[in-house]
Amino acid sequence: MALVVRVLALAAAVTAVLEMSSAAVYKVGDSAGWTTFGNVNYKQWAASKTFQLGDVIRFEYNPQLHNVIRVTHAMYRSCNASLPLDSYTTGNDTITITTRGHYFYMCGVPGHCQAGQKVDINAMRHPSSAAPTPSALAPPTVPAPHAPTPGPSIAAPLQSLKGNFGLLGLTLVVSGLA
Ligand SMILES: [Cu+2]
Repeated sequence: MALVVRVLALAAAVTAVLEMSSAAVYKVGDSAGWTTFGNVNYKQWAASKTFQLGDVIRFEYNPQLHNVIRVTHAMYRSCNASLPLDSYTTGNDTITITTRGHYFYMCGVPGHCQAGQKVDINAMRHPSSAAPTPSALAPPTVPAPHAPTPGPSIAAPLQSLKGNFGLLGLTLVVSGLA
């Protein structure tokens, strides 16, 4: 049991490392940071980035003036800070993108979200992350054991056709006559 847990943990760690191998760190608002000052357009900021799994979002701000809360889409739209999903208050908060989809953040200080201190991080599916499709080729079929054929049948299964040259010859003859 313990071994299974350990193996699973190792697999998870390896997966995390692989996914984070190309991780980027994005500071929200770039040099402006997380603020109501200067009318930073966070929508435009987010639109200029391509967020992927393993990427890190960093909020830098004065913790005496601002905070960061993660909210639902509806709360994000209406600047509703009453039921945050997560909250951050250190002034230097990092969040790692672990699932695809939207991460909605806003400042929970009254009036700040309305002033534009809100950001929608959309971690989209990366085109190159799609797993290659396994080969559609069927495994080689084992020739069917030779048994007296009860009679030629064009509808014979492909496997027995491959393993039965007499039937194959007959099929060729039939095809030639047709
Ligand atoms: Cu604020």
